Amino acid sequence: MAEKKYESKDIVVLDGLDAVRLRPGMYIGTTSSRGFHHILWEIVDNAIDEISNGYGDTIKITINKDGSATVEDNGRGIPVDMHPTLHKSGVEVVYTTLHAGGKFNNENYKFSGGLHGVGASVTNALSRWCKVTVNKGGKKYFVEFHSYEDEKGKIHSGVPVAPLKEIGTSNTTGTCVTFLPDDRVFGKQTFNFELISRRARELAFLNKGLKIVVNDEETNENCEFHFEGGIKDFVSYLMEGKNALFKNPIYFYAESKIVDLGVSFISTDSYTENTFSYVNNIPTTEGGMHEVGFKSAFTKAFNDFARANNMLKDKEPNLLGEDFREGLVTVINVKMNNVQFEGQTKTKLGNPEARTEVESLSLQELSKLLADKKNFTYAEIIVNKAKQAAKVRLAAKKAKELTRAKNNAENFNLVGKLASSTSRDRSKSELFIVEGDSAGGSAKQGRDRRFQAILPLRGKPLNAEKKRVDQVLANEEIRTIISALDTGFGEDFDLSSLRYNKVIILSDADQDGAHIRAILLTFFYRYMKPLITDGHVFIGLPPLYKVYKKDYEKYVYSDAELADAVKSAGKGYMIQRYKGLGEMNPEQLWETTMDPANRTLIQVTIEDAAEAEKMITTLMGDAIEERKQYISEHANFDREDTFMRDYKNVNAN
Ligand code: TSJ
Repeated sequence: MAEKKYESKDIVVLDGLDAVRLRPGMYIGTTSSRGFHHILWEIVDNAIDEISNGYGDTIKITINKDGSATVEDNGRGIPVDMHPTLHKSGVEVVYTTLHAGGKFNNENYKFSGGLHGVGASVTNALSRWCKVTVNKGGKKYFVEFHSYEDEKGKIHSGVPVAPLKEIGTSNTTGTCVTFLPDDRVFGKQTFNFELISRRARELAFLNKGLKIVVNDEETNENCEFHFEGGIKDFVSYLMEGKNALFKNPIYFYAESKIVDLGVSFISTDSYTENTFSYVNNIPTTEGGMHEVGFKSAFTKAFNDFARANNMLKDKEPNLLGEDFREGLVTVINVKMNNVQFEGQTKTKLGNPEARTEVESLSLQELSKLLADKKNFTYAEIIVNKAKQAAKVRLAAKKAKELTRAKNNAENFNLVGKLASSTSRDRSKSELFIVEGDSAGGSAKQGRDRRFQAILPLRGKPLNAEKKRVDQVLANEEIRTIISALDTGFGEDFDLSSLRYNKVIILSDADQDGAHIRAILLTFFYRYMKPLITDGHVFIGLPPLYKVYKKDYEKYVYSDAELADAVKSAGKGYMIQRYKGLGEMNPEQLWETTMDPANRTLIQVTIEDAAEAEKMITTLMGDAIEERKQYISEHANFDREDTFMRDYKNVNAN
C-alpha cells in the first residue's frame, strides 16, 4: 500500500512527531480552544515571516466547511529541492522535522518570529491530514500528510502519503496549506471567526502593507485587513473613544543589527497610560526590557526638550516618566532573535540587550523628531500635559496620606459590611462582591462561612477609567474593596498580601449588573492588574430560570439551554424567571451560584489587552456617542455577549 511505503524510512522523524501527539501540551500549551487555534497560527507565522521579509504581500485564511483551515500566501513558495543531508524535499523537512521551521528559516530571514516557534511540523503532528501545494518556478507541487493507526492501534501522524510530486504548471508563486485538526487530540472544536479575525487585524497593524483576508465558509463571514500606516493606524484605532490632543500619531522606525524597532504614540486627554508592546508579533502584556528602554528614552528626550525650550526652569526638578505618559497611547513593535520570555504569564521580554538597543535607537529618533520645528507644538502639548500631571501627582500623594489616616479610622465601619470567612487558609478563601444589599444578605446566609467572605455593594462603584487616583480613592465602595483585599493598589499593589484566592463578582443578569461588572473589572484592570493576570478574578453565573414540576427541578443558565430543560421536564412544567440575585433565597443562591461543586465561574483573563482596553473606554470613557452606539449594538445583554466574547471562559470550581 502506498500509504505504508514511507513509514520505515521516516522512522526517526516519526518519533519526533509522535512525541508531539503524546504530549501536545508540551508543544502548544493546551488542547483547549487556545491550542486548537495555536496550530493555525503556527502556519500563519510561516507565511508572515516570508512576507515581512519582502516576498509577497497577501495571506488568505479560510475556515472550511469540513472543519479544516487553509492558509495561503503569495510568497516564493517553500523550497522543493532536495535537502542536502535529509534527502527529502524542503517541504517535507518543514513538515516532518520538529523545530525545522526555526532552523530552516533562521538562515533565510533576519528575524524569524513564530508564536512559540514550534513550527509547522507540530500542526502536522496534531492533524488528521495536511495538504500542501507549492507554486514555484513555473511549476505546481503537491504533498499530503496523514495520520494512520498501526496494527497495535498506535496512531502515527504527519506521515507523507507519497513524496512531493510535480502536478502541473503555474504562473504564480506561493504556498497553500490545508489541515484538519485531529479531534482525537482536540475533541470536537471549530475555528472561531471572531478570534481569528481579531488576531488577523493585529497582525495587519504590526506588519505594514500586509493584507490578510479571512473567510469563514461555514458562516459566510469574511473580513480583510490592510494598513498602509501599520502601527500608526493601530494607535489611531486604539484611540477611538478617546480625545486626541493632536491629529496624527507620531511614528518612527529604526533598526540595528540586534533589533528592528517601530514606535507610534499619541497624547490624549485621558488620565491613564496605555502601552501595547510586541516582540516578533507576540503581545508582551507584561512589558519587559523593550518597554523599559523606550520609556527611559522618552522621559529623557522630553525632559531635555523641556529644558532646552525653557518649559522647565533650572531650579525645577525633572518631570517623571509617569507624568509624560499620562494619557499617552503607545504601540511598540520590536523584532529580534533569541527572545526570552519571563513573568507570570510568560509575556514579559527578558533580553537585556533589548533595553539598551531600544533605548539608544529611541533616543536617537525622538531627538531627531523633537529637533524638527514641525513637531514643536506636539511636543509642547505633551510637556504641558506632563506638568499638569506632576501637579496632580503631588496633590494625589497628599490625598492618599489623608485617606490612609481616614481609612484606619473607618476600618471599623468596613468590617461591619464585610462578612469575612473563618478559615485562615488563603489558598481556599473566596471573596464574593455582590450587587445589592438584599442579594448580599442571602449570600451571607447561604455561604460556607469557613472559606467564603461576602462584600455587598450598595451603590454603583465609580468608573475607574475617567477618574484620577485621588478621586478613585474618595469612593467608599472602592475603598471597601481595597481594604478587603489588603493588597494596596496602583504602584503599591502587592499580590502577596492578597487575602482571597478567588475574587468573584456576582451581579444581576441585566444592564445594571453588566455595568457594575464592567466598572469593577475596569478598576481591577487599572489599579490591580496582577489580580487579573494572575487569574484571581471571576464572574459568578447565577441561573436565569428554574424549570420545575413535582419531583423535577432544573436550573437553567442561558436562553439556549431553556428549550432542552423544558423538553426533558415533559408535560405540566412551570418556569420561574430570575430577574435578579435578590429573588433567590439563601439556599437557592448557595446551590446554584456559590457551591463550588455545582457553580460555574468565568475566569477573567485579559487575553487581548488592546481589545479589552477598547471595550472599557468605549463603554465608559468620554466619548458619549460611541458609547451609545456600543450599547445599542450590544443591547442584547445576553451572557454570550457580555462576557463570553470578551473574557476567556473557564469552568473553574
Ligand atoms: F511552513 C508552513 F508550511 F507552515 C508554511 C510556510 C505555510 C505557509 C502558508 C507558508 C509558508 C511559506 C514558506 N511561505 N513562504 C515560505 N518561504 C520559504 O519557506 C522560503 C522560500 C524560499 C527561500 C529561498 O531561500 O529561496 C527560503 C525560504 C525559507
